[in-house]
Amino acid sequence: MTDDADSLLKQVEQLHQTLNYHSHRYYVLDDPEIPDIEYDKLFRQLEAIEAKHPELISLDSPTQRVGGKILDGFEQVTHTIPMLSLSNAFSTEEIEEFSKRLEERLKTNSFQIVAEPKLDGLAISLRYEKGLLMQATTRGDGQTGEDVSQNVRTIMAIPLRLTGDDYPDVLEVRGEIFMPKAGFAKLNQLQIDKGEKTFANPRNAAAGSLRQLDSKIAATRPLDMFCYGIGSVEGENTENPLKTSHSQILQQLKSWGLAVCPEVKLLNNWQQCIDYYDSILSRRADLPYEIDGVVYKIDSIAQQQQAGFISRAPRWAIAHKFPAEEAMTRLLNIDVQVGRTGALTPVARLAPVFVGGVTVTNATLHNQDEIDRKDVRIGDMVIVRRAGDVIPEVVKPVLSERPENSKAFRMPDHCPICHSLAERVNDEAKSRCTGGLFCPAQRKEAIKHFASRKAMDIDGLGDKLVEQMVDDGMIHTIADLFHLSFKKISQMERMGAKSATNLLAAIEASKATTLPRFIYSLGIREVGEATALALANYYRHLEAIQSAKSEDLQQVPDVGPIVAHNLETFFAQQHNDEVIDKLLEAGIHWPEIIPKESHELPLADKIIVLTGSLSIMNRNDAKAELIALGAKVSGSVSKKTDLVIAGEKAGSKLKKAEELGIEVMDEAGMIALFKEYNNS
Ligand code: D41
Repeated sequence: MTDDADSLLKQVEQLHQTLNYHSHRYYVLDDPEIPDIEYDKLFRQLEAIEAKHPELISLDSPTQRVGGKILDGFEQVTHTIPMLSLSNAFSTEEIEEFSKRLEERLKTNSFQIVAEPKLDGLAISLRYEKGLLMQATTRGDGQTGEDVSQNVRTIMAIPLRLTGDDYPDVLEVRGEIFMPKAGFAKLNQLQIDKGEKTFANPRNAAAGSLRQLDSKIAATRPLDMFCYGIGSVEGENTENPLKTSHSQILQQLKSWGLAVCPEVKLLNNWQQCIDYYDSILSRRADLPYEIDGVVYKIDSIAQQQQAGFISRAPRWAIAHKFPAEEAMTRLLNIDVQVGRTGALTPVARLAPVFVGGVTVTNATLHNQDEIDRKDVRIGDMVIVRRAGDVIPEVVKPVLSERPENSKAFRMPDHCPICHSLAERVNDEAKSRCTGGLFCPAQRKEAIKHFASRKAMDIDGLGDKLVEQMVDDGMIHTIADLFHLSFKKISQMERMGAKSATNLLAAIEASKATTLPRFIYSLGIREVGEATALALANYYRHLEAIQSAKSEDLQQVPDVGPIVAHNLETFFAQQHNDEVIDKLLEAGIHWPEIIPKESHELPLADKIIVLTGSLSIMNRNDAKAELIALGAKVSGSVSKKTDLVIAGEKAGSKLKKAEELGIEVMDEAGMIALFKEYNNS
């Protein structure tokens, strides 16, 4: 070999090493060291050399992940050591029985246990020979699987060459290939954009990707892998620590550059396993990948061997499954509910079904478009999903079980409660009852809102009580609350004399309020607390707001055309005016608002920037409140900025503020500020 060729080969090997080091940092450790663009530069250097000197291209070159022919099908491969299955447990009791059996068999109650999340993907076996990835085989039936090497080579978390030099001549690594939730969402969006079929879940998407005959397509799919064990081990370096414990095997796999799930824990007893299960279950929705349970494995290999196998499953491991998030049940009916602002929502009434750990009988169907898109019909068997604490949802019908003569569901064109016309305006997804406060359903919601803490704050007047009062005809409008008698209230179900007295006192006390609270309590669409405050400060008198025209209303900070229109329409309705008159006659009052020149406002002329995401307040409300207090809210940080309010995940703006030495406050600080100024 000439000197030149020698140095070129060295350069290529150096590039392999550097590129492998950085993709390991990026894809396995999730801790990149250099920007993507620097990686790309190195990658292109290698590509350039390989283009000129094809003889230097090796099987494990980082450029050789995608390529090869489009296949006709996949070769069958028999596993040298079968891939076992896992027995399942669905309750703590079943885990207790499992542990008792093990204690008897092993004649000890002292063992360490490794707990791992149970990834919802596909089991795979990777065969490394002399450190090079030679074959990747799906689990198949555990005996025979399919050679999906070409597709697996495109998965960046899987090294084409192991690192270090202490690996055995032959090493089979077993693990789970999966598609992270974020990548799944992106892929499905892409499918929608292309007008192609979406995947039902990340597991199906991962399976579909692994079974692509063209590895160029597989390469575009965001697949990932965690390793959880080993198969065949041959040749040199087969002794310790691969033979001592499961935790050491995982440690060893990590040292060779393979990825192991970061949630894996070594535990000392079964109670710790149950605690682990609870903790992982509570974080299930926040994990970046789908899991369907956790797996417990006896750590000691000696104890594993003592425990042995039963049919195809080890006696030393068990999957502790989470409650399923999806189940199938019958859609008995679709009811239409009416909200405070008249929005009509279709609600699925279901035959009771256990899903996501609870019995579900109702699920939302959102609106007509959703029903059409999913094509769900009354009488269908449907898939219901309840993930975490999210409201249960109907995913889709099971078309093969659709009853004959079923008809598509149409939202009614009249309110199911008051029979007023229901309209769909301005491209809104939901239709609305136009009955306003004539509609008992809207009335109930309006009264609940009126009594709520941030509105008139009537202590003890809860939702159930309001519903009962409206149903019994005791009250028709919010004004009627102020004419309730002790006799009437104390005659209600579950109402004693004491509660009745307390409720009357609370109603009386609520009469002393503030103008912003009063405006907010009227429940005008999209008039939240901050808008109510801005309106009160701007007009100072209720009559001025009542008679203001849309154009004038838009002079108020943060009131746009939609809110202005809502206000004008609300006050233009005679029955709303009548209710307001009655409320004032009943004695509702508030202190006069002392006019403040704009420079007297507490945040007068302060330039404030809101950045990051707020978790307690709605961003628009926060902005409106800042403006109402006199601040100017700006979108960018400069030397002129007085204050930066930084929510969660604040980025470059927060950094700039710190660099410029500008005062920074978090969301809690901002809310404390609002409290302080609004009480003064
Ligand atoms: O995360 C998983 N899906 C997972 C699957 C895991 N963490 N550990 C596993 N361990 C085994 C044994 C103990 C049998 C080696 C498994 C599986 N098996 C498994 N995956 C598919 C079938 C069996």
